[in-house]
Amino acid sequence: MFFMKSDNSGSYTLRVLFVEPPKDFWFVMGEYIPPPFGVLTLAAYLETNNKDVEVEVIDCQAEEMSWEKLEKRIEAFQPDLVAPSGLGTCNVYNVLQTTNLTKQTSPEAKTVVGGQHFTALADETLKTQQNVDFIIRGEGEQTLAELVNSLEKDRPLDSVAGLSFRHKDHVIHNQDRKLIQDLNFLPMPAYNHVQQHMKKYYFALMANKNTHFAIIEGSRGCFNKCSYCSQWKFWRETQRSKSPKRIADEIEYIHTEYGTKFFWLTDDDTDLGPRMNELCDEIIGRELNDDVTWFIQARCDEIMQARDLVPKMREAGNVWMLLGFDGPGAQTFEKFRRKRTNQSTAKESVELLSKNNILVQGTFIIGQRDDSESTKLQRQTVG
Ligand code: B12
Ligand code: SF4
Repeated sequence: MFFMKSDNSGSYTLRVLFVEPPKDFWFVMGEYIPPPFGVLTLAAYLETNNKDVEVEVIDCQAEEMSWEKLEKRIEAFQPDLVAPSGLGTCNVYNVLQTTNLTKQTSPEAKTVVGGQHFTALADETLKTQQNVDFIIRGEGEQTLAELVNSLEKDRPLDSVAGLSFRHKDHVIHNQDRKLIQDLNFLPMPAYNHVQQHMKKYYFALMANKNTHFAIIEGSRGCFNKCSYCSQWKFWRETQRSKSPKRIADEIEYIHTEYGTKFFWLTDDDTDLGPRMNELCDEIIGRELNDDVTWFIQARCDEIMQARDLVPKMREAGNVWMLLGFDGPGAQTFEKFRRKRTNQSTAKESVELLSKNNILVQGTFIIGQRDDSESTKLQRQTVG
């Protein structure tokens, strides 16, 4: 059913191409080039669990690659499977453009997409996008490895949990896959696939243009249920964390191996309890804080609860926090189900962090249906 190259021994090697497509930047964050962290995570797991697979990662941002050049690169690699990086709804057209290019240049290759958007809209996507062959719903690592395995062995796909695909005129959604129990068992993200670009990744606003930047995942999911957010639903109302030691190991490894000095921790809602205390101890104990700084996303009420820990976090290298302020007025917090945040914790947490020399960046939601001139003024006052 699928077309693969065989070596002399008769075994098959599936060629999997991960692509971070050309995309627009988030202009409020200034100039930056991020490493394609999602696909590096997937590539690492795939290679660890399938020794035969041949993997390449193309990072169009780092290579400043146009769609025309990408087309040539896809053609040259002769992939069996192309997997573009997801990262939310705003990149969907770029993902679909990558699947369209793949089918133009290599009609025999299969395409697989994943992430928040395609998980929520798997049915609609497979019904309308003929160039998307497979959708991996939810957590990607195990389902992708199993899909690749099944394709290599030409096994039926209906037992691959977490997979959606077309069969004849039907769209099939296999049962959901259980979440990975312990994230500490995930291999180190495959930064080796982009090692030639490691000195190109930067985040000018948070560090500077010459400070190399990488992404690290400390946990998955969030226990809050803010009404506008897809994360808690995507991760099924759970939160799983890597151990502080494992996170420090990742920081140390990437710093030592590639000279990276600034880290973005992806946690949706960073736990500021004993885990953070332990992480700070790990970082300070290894003297990494002499050299590295880091960024987290957190909630105002948790910062106030962890107020005694804030100076230690700063000492360990935390220089920037992103907080959700949503909008002015108690009714906004209530409307968005942000029950634990309120105007006073928002104000106090900004004061506390500023006092500790941690830069605070706040996000607001604008364009609500009941927004008016007066809410605009209130927002300016809060801002
Ligand atoms: C780091 C980050 C960024 C970085 C970008 C890093 C990069 N590589 O490009 C920056 C700061 C630039 C950024 C910008 C934006 N971001 Co952002 N970002 C994140 C963050 C914190 C981490 C992403 C990450 O690496 N996670 C770890 C990886 C391993 O998880 P993952 O991506 O979900 O991937 C897993 C599965 O989803 C699946 N999967 C994902 N992709 C694929 C693809 C295939 C082929 C397969 C098989 C599986 C698969 O498998 C993976 C492993 O299990 C997430 C929140 C989060 N915690 O994930 C928000 C998040 C992705 N961002 C979000 C948003 C909204 C934005 C912006 C649009 C913000 C804005 N208002 O403009 C911009 C978009 C910029 C752009 N053009 O891309 C939303 C997306 C929501 C949605 N449903 O669309 C998120 C989920 C935050 C949130 N709380 O809602 N972001
Ligand atoms: S706290 Fe953040 S990640 Fe969690 S549900 Fe709310 S917006 Fe989403």
